[in-house]
Amino acid sequence: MAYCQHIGVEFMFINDLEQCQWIRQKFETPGIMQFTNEEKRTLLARLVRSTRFEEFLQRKWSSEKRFGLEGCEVLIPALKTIIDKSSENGVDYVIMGMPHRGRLNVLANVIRKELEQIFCQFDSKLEAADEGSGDVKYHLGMYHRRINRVTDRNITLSLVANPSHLEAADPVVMGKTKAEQFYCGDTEGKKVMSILLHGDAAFAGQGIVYETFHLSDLPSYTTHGTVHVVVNNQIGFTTDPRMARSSPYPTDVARVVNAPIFHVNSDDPEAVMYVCKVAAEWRSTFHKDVVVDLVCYRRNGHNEMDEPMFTQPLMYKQIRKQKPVLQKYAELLVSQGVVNQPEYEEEISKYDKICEEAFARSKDEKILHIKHWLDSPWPGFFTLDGQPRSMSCPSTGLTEDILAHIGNVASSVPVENFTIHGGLSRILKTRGELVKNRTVDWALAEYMAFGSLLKEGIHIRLSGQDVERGTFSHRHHVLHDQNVDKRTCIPMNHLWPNQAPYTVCNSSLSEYGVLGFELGFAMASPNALVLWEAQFGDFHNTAQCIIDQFICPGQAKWVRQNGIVLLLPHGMEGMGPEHSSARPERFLQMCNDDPDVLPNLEEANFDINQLYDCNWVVVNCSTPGNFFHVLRRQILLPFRKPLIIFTPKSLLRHPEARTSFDEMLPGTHFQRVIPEDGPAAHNPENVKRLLFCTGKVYYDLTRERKARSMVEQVAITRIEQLSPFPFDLLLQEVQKYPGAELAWCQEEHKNQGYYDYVKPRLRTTISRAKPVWYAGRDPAAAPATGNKKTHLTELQRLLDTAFDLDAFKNFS
Ligand SMILES: Cc1ncc(C[n+]2csc(CCOP(=O)(O)OP(=O)(O)O)c2C)c(N)n1
Ligand SMILES: [Mg+2]
Repeated sequence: MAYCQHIGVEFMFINDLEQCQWIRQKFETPGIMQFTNEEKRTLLARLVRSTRFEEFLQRKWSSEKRFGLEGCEVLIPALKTIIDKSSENGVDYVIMGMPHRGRLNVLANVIRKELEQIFCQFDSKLEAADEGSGDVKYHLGMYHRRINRVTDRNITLSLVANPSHLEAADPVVMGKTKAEQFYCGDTEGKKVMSILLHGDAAFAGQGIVYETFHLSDLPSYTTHGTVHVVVNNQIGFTTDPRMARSSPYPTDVARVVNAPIFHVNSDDPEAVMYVCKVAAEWRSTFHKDVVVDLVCYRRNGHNEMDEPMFTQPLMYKQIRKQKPVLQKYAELLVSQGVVNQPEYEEEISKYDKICEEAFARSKDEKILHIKHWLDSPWPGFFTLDGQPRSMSCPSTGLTEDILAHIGNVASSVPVENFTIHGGLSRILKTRGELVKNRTVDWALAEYMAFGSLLKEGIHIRLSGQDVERGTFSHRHHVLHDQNVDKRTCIPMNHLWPNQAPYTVCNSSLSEYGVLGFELGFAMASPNALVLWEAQFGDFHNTAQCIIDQFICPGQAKWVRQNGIVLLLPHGMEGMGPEHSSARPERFLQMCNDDPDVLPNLEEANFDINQLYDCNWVVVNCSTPGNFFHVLRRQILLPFRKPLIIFTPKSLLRHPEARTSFDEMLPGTHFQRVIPEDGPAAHNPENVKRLLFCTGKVYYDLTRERKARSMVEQVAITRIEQLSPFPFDLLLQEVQKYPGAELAWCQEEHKNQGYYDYVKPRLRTTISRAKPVWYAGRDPAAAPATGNKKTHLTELQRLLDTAFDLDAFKNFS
């Protein structure tokens, strides 16, 4: 629908009458688009900054990529209008995400990063400070608190760092926004809001855009409306406003996600300003998403090194003839008498001078500090120079009273007149018996970790598909009254009078969107345990981009640490090629530790230093108690690292997978390695083979060893923390059994699992003095067989190899 020459609005797919009337009134009321002379002058000044910034960069660094804004210079006044209007309506924190196009300009003129900080990024002679590998200048983030000149109110602006992967930062921005809203009690999104910028092609083509939009409808994920701005240069260049309105793709997105879309010709700055005001007002009125489609052209190629005439000669001939929007608007205002020519020229030279002076200052920078580009400061968490406050970790154990109290709440219904399902009553009764016997299973171990951290003021957020009940129906963190519709109870929130809140939320059926969201949530504060659980571990690969681009290298690229926890159900149970593997090999392959170099094991706090240096922690616990400890350690550490946990399925109910309270009391810790402690350990000189393993295969191995009466000859040592690799503890183990041959045993196929990661590190541990043999499945393309019988045959074969003391004789 067209309302004025340069604006088109589409909202007919919205079925709320009030909202439709509201939009009509904003665009149909005659003469509603009026601006004062002061507003017009501000708009002109903003266009001057936007235009001259790109020109300055072009003059100084003509052969550098900057993904300039030429052709859509109105983006800067557009964003500033949205922010001014939102600030007027009470918003004091805006979190933004955007792609490459115009990013430096937004940093300079919207977020107000010091220009010299931007300019020195162009200096190829400057060395990077030794804080990670860094990133290119048009990916970095930023955080800035300042006064909004229009409203005179404080405003904080944060631009989230992002990878090249277009739109990948969208859910991260949403998650961070949700967290900031949560921490300041902004339950309706009145104070904290998000703005997302998009390129037209990425907006239409990337599925993550849709996954992110749909989070808006879910109470535990909504940020109460985002203003989306599309830099739409897809139609190339046109002066014909009808063409602007026929731009199909952004409209298609808006239609699917039910958001109104306002198209506006970017050659008409006043129309752009009006549309942006309406968009901001829409958000503060209805708290729903809205899209502003800035229909523009791109004066240069995709980047400044690109020649657009190669492929679009006629269009670009026309573009070259086109007057820049600044010039056109300045002429208009001069003709209207709003400014005169000298005033306009003065505005230009004023800004040029600012740029020149900053350029001169940028020459004084001696080193590139990536920490100036931090998008989320964590005040008070580190020392002033960004170091951890200590290099140790206290005991992760708890007193008997606390364990018993949490256990009792976990096995009861803490509210009156609440009828739970009979099956659940049995589960809670079994839990009660475990507590009476001072033991925990997997679900209770998790309860103990969460419940105790809540007591210590740590917010916990567990998100993923069906996490409330648990995919394997073992968790049941939300009880449902069987007689009253939608009446629920979360016992975890009834533990202590002044506890931190517990959020457990079933997510939409999205991995990419939801994992990105939780990563963003975890970014906002170090004092929260944020966990994402995959339905089955293999589904994490639809979120691969978040893992590869953010979680694994995030700290190295953008300095900011992140303590997100991934719970990835993993294990070969004869369930077929899917649902079996969380792909440990991939996580391990991305660890930054060196397989060939033995670290200095004598170093004080070796284990903590290793954790500090790693890019993420990968664990596979074989006992509930160790799972409990590693979750608590995640928060008690003086720094944050992503934690990848391969979680079990069959062990959730395995009668041997239990831990006594004794192993969870004060003084106890997470065990990176669980050494053999049976008969083999008491007469180590008799041991013929030392088997190393991780996770649930341990239970198959001990069962088989017992059946074969080999408890004296074979020692079994569990590696619980795979990465960083526990070189120190494993060296002790090997030294304890001088006559034993060494073998790695896993249930996964040989080209998968842990073998490729563990083998070279074990060899380094022992200075390559002995071979490390392999007992496990053969290499395979699929993670597991679809045939149950084959599964069992394969399992038996690997157990046979593990306990055949002649198995490797022919290889020696
Ligand atoms: C997920 C992803 N796929 C491909 C690319 C490579 N790429 C970089 S820019 C670009 C074009 C983007 O077009 P658009 O979103 O319209 O933005 P514009 O450059 O026109 O502003 C492509 C395909 C990318 N960065 N991310
Ligand atoms: Mg484009």
